[in-house]
Amino acid sequence: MTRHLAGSRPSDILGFFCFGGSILSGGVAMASAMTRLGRRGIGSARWSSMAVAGQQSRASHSFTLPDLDYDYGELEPAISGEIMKLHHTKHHQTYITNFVKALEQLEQAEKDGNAEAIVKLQGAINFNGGGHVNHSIFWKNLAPSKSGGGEPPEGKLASAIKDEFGSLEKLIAKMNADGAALQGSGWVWLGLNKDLKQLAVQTTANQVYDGALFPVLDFSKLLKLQDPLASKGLVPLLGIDVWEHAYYLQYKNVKPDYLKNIWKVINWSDVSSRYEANL
Ligand code: MN3
Repeated sequence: MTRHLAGSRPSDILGFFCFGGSILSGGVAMASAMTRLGRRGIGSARWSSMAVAGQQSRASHSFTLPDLDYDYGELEPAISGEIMKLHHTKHHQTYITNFVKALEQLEQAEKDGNAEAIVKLQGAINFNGGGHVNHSIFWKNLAPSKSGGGEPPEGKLASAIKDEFGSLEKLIAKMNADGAALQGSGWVWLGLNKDLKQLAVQTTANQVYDGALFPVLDFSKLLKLQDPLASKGLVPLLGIDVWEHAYYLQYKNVKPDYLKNIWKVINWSDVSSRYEANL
């Protein structure tokens, strides 16, 4: 498979979500947000044209699956190549496909002035857009051991982990316990509270968002959603996908073993970059 070179920098992604919110509301804001996100590098968004104020806008919502920095089998034995291939080419791709479909429907609903349709589309946009964003971070959070996967963090992040959790081992134990206890599908995250400059562990359930990112990034400011997690305002640094599709083919029902082993391929260098970019 091809290797991914044009990785989206976490600061590019997060910078928009945290600070670059358009002065729009509802679906328009989301569509705009995601279009800008695409332009900044999650996937290789292609633009047919750009929206110009005061003119009829016509954007092509074309998000594509980002390549991985490693081959599917290179995370073995922690995560099988079969899982990685399916997870990437099927699950992630489906989020993108459905996200694009929902954005196209949104565009039509806006043209039609159909407020009811716009409101109804928010769920699909959040779920599938969240799936795309979360997985794009997840792939970067992983690395084969030959590329440094599993090597403990250093520098500022290492100090912050020690200050907040006592040790890396204690952080891992907490994320594993929280991830194992999560009912149904979801994610367990290490996030940064930018206001307090403090690390925090947070789990998020799947049903509304496919994971943490929207609540973590406080999307409520864009979408005016009611979500108690949004008040935490955490920036995601490290996300572990604990949907069954992330481990079942290999680990069956033994989710704790998946959680135990995934640390062997965690790319702490990537996590550190996200941390330092948001301090
Ligand atoms: Mn997944």
